[in-house]
Amino acid sequence: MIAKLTPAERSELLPTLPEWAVDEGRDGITRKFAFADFVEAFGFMTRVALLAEKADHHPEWSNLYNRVEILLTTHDAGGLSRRDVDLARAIDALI
Ligand code: HBI
Repeated sequence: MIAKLTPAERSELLPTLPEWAVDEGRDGITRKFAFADFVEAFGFMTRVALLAEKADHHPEWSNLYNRVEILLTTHDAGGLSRRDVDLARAIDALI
């Protein structure tokens, strides 16, 4: 069972992800990306997909032409877990 982040862990970890906003309703974190064009956006999504597979942790995301929006939450935990923080950090490293 994957544990949700405790309030203390959230206070410690979320400030290290300043580009990500907390979605209180979903108990997840979101970030919006804009690229030069669709091809760049899709290339980014391909790289994220490979990270997700490697982590066995998958984003909820949408793409509109050159824009990608990602929500990270842990279904098995019913909210934000360390897996979301780790994947967000790995995604940030792609930018
Ligand atoms: N991705 N976001 C997210 N949340 C999960 O709980 C999750 C996942 N990817 C794979 C996964 N769980 C598997 O571990 C379980 O479906 C078995």
